Order: sequence, then structure tokens, then C-alpha cells
Amino acid sequence: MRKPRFLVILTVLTLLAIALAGCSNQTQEEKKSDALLLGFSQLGSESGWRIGNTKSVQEAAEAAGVRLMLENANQSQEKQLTALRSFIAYRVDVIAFSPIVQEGWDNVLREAKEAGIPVIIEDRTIDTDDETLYAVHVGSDFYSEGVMAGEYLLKKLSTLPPETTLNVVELTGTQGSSPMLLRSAGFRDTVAAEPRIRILDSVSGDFMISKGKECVRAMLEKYGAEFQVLFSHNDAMMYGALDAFGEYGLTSGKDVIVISVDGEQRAIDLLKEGKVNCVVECTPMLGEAIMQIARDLKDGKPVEREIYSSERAFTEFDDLSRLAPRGY
Ligand code: GYE
Repeated sequence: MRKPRFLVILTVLTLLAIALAGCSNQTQEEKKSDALLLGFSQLGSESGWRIGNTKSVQEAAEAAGVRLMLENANQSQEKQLTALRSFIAYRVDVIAFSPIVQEGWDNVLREAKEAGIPVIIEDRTIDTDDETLYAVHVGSDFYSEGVMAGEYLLKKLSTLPPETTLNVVELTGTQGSSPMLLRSAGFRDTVAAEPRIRILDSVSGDFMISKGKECVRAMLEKYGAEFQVLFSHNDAMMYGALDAFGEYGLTSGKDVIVISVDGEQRAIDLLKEGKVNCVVECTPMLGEAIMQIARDLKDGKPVEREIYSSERAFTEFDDLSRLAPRGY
């Protein structure tokens, strides 16, 4: 029996539609595999800053159409090394990572170099004699952050009676990490010439709330009322410290001068409430810059070797009423 003509036309049209759909699927697939593949090794989730940094990278990758392979090392350098090696084995286009500590990256970076994969160091820096092992560092100037913290304290001292002396407890970040080493150096260099400022002690709270609290409890036990200033290397540890001050019946911001670094929204709110005296800004919003650099590297365009975020300090002496929400 002969098929009615319209059925034949319908069949042909349907087949055509299927074929076309197949074609366009293929194009999308092709497009996908053309997209830049970025391997990103995050060091952990120790603070609000870090969580904001991860989010910034994820959102920027999505917006830029970059395929992101993200590995979180939960504060372990070994896990970071494993992640970097897996990116090399996978032959990603570009690698980005935030190194938990400064030392110990040369071998894996040599492997990336041999594989022809350019590397972006984001946030923290590394210590290496071979500058060809990475293409770009993008992040904050940690030394200047320490300087800003010290400058605030000098200014504060100038508002107090001339016979005042100030004893500082420094609560440092992860041992051997670049923000820990450089914030410490910047702060010390800035207050060194002022004999009325003395650094009583320095302990590491590993950038974490819980450890910050433990350390400050121990310091209060040891020094009591001699402990007059806290310089915390990040906001998270400072939140823990504030709990410890509360337990000892101390009013932070008054009985103890509190200085912190990062500039999370919660820290700015505490500054506005008078519970904190100074918060030095350190932005985790590096995602967009990373995507741009990754694209330039893939396209073989020249890139700037060192890119610093522009940052400031927020202090009790500033008008903060018009400060935009921090976003982290
Ligand atoms: O200050 C802290 C985070 O490397 C600058 O790491 C970063 C630091 C930041 O855990 O909150």
C-alpha cells in the first residue's frame, strides 16, 4: 500500500530534525571541550576568608565559561601535592593553587613545567630559587598588611597618655605560610622603633577560630592584665579570641586593643560595635583575575608577573557608615 504523501514528508522532516539536533549537540560538545580547563588546588576551609576565596573562583569560572577541576586539600600540603600531580596527569590547560606553606613546591612545579602547563600562584606565595617555575602570582601584599596593623597601633598610642606602654600578644597564622611570615615582619618592622610597644609573645592559632580561642586563653593565663593588645593574623582567630576575653570578663576594644586582618563582614560589624579596634583588609575576591590570567596564559599572551590587590585598613578612627557590604 502506498503511504500518503504527507506521511512521507513528515518522516523526512523528522529525520532532518533529528540529524540537525545531533549536529548542534555535537557543536555544544565541541565547544565544551574547547573551553579552558583549569585545575585549582585550594588549601582548605579554615576561615570565612578561605570560603569566600573558593566561592570567588567557582563563580568566576562559571561566568567565564571555564571548566574548573577543584580540589580542597583540608590543610594538608601532601594532599595539595597530590592534587597538583593529578592536574598534570589530566593535562589541564592551566593550574592555579594557593600554597599552604612557602617551602616544598619546586619538584611538583618542575613536573608542571616539563608538561608545558603554566602555573598561577594565587593568594599565598612560595619560596623558590627558580622563578621560571610559575608564571604569575596574584594576591595580597602581606607585608604591607602587617605595616598597616603596626601603623594603627602607633596612632592609637599617640592618643594615650605619654607614659603609656603597650604589651602585644601576636596570634599568628599557619607556621611557615607567607601571610604568617610577612604580616609578622611588617608589623614588627613598623613598631620596632617605638620602645613603648613591646611584643610579649607570639603563638600560632593556625588561622582557625577554635585554635585562636585556645591560644588566647593560654596567653591570658600566662600574662593576665599585662596582655593589652592582640594582633591576630586573621579574623577567624580573632573571633575565638573575643570569646576567650569574654570568659575572663574583659571588654574587647577597651580592656584589650584588638587588631585583626582580612576584613570579613562579621569583623567590620564588630569594629563598628567597638569590640575590635582595627581590621586590615585582605581581599579573597581573586576569581575574576585568575580567569583572565588563565585565558591569557592559554592564548600565549604576555602577563604581569606579580599582581597585588589594592587594600586599606579600617580603624576605630574612620567613618565606616558608608562602607559597602564586604561580600565575604
Ligand atoms: O588571611 C586567612 C586564611 O592566605 C591571606 O588565609 C590568606 C589567609 C587569610 O585562612 O583568613
